[in-house]
Amino acid sequence: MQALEVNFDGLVGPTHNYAGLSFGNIASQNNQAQVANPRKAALQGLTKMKALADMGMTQGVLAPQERPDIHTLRKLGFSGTDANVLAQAAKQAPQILATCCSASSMWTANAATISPSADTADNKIHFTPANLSNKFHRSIEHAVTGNILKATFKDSQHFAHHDALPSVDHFGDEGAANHTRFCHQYGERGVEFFVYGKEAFNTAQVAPQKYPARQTLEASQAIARLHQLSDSHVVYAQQHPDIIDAGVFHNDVIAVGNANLLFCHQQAFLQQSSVKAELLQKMGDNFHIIEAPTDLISVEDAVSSYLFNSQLLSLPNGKTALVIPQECENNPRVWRYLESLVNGDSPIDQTLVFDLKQSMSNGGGPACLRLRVVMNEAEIAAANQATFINDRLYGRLNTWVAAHYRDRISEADLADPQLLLESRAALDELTQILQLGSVYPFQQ
Ligand code: SUG
Repeated sequence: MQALEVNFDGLVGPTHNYAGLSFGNIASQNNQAQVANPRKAALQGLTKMKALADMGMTQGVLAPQERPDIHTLRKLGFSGTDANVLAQAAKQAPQILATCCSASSMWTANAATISPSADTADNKIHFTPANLSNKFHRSIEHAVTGNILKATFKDSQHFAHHDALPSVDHFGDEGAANHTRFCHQYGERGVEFFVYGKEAFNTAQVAPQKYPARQTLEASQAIARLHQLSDSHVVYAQQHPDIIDAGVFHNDVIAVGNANLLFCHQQAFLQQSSVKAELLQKMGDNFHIIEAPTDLISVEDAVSSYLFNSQLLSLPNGKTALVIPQECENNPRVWRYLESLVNGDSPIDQTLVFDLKQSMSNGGGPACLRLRVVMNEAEIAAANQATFINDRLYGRLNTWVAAHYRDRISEADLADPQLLLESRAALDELTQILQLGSVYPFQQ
């Protein structure tokens, strides 16, 4: 059956801020304590969604999480009224308060791993929310992520939802940021490519020394089992430990793939030549790999420009586009390299540049902001239609952002009880706009 790739972007939540929460993510660490602009962040994201929808891509949106997360703060012993919970946390444990205020669910590439129905034994689309267990502020996302995914992909005839894997380092799972699906036609069975940072139960295997490996092989294997994938159509690869130590905290910071094309850095994987050979063997003829050489693009340039955190899109006009952040244009080496790809005979025909600075300053580029779901016509028809971007929804979400979002948030604002009320009012209205029902703890 005909199918296509639908991108579901995360809407940036009203508490977007820079708290330096992600050890190993250089942008997050470098921008700690900067003043954030949640309104601008949300509008930058919406501009990208609308531009891709206008190019004929099917584009969806996923709602953000309820933050501050009073529910988690109460589990950690803060008590009294909601305002008291915030005041106590701000006084006794400001870092914990910051973790419970992060808008990090905007990076929906980490929301879940998705396997399209053409790849699974029961012919359903499988969803497993990522436990994100390596970072406390992200480990509290998966329950509500599961609610939002179920409200977006409701029909059990087409969609199978799993719980997140056990929340422990052995099964650390970062979702689609470490997963790529290759295929010749979207509706045909593809090859699912799982990239991990370390082996949890085999400590003899090399692993990064400086920064954490956020995904384990064992987590990737568990997802492949849950999603009923066949071994003959799965490839596992270990991220090179040295590049994790250089700030590549997810594979999507150093590689991107779509359809029959892998675009990656020369140093992305351990034993890269065997990884490429297995992909070529399992994909068969007509599989392309563009490997950026280190002497043209250093790992440092890749990390600072987010060249590989791009979206590789098959446009309806048959062209292949690379959606990149403005930071690529600002780096002369990266820009020269991109021009050589687009003007040469590579499969990439054009670049589309977006200003995503608010998200980039926390280590989130174009690819982090989207969750890909390959869907056929029947599956698109069975999904929640109120979540697809069109002129009307775009207009409505812009008005909603203007009505509810602040244009500056610093650490001191996180304890403001008014921010909690504003955020809940915004999300309550959003669940009506997107017809999600009650997905947040404050609504239950
Ligand atoms: O998990 N940053 C996110 C960025 C996620 C990017 N996603 C992908 N590469 N797919 C993270 O490290 C920073 C929050 C802060 O510091 O305030 C943060 O969570």
